[in-house]
Amino acid sequence: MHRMAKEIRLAGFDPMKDPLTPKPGILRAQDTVLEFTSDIAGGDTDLIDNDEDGTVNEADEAKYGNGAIGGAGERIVYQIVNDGGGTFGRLQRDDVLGGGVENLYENTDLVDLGTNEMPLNFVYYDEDGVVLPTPVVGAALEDIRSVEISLILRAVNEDFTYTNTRTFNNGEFPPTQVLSAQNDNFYRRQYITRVNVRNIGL
Ligand SMILES: [Ca+2]
Ligand SMILES: [Ca+2]
Ligand SMILES: [Ca+2]
Repeated sequence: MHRMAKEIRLAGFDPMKDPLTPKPGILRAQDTVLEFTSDIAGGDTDLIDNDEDGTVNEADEAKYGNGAIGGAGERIVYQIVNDGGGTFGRLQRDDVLGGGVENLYENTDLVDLGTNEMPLNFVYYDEDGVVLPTPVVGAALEDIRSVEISLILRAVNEDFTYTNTRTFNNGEFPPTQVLSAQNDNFYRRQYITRVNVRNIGL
């Protein structure tokens, strides 16, 4: 969760202010899917002494933007993918231009948009703190100023002495239910955090 929040905070990061075309930013803002780009890498090949230590393009300059989207970590998708023959979901981070798909957690509830089952849920707010209708598309993507993430993880093993009758809401006001009572034997924990995306709409 910490890593996801940290990365989303950098969505649209464009340090070179070229401006880049297309501009880095949020590409997909759906209830359960978030995809974004940011220029956070490539400084090791940009012929610029980014850290001003007198040497151009050392390996440790890789963490500087280079005015292009094309490296590892620069285009990321977060979502839950249903798996396990319909028995569990995987929380995935897809580093589209670099490392590929990584499973961050292997045992979430399933996503079912038909019944509003969203173990991973995003709420998008504009500069006035007003919720933007999902999916946020087109020019409205530039209006996003903060993203609220709700993530529900369930324990890997069941406890048959326990029945989970709890329903979960996201942090929106008024709240939206993001997981119905599962009435199963898994303990669950919900994490909610709201992240400002300071580089969108600049
Ligand atoms: Ca780059
Ligand atoms: Ca240097
Ligand atoms: Ca460099």
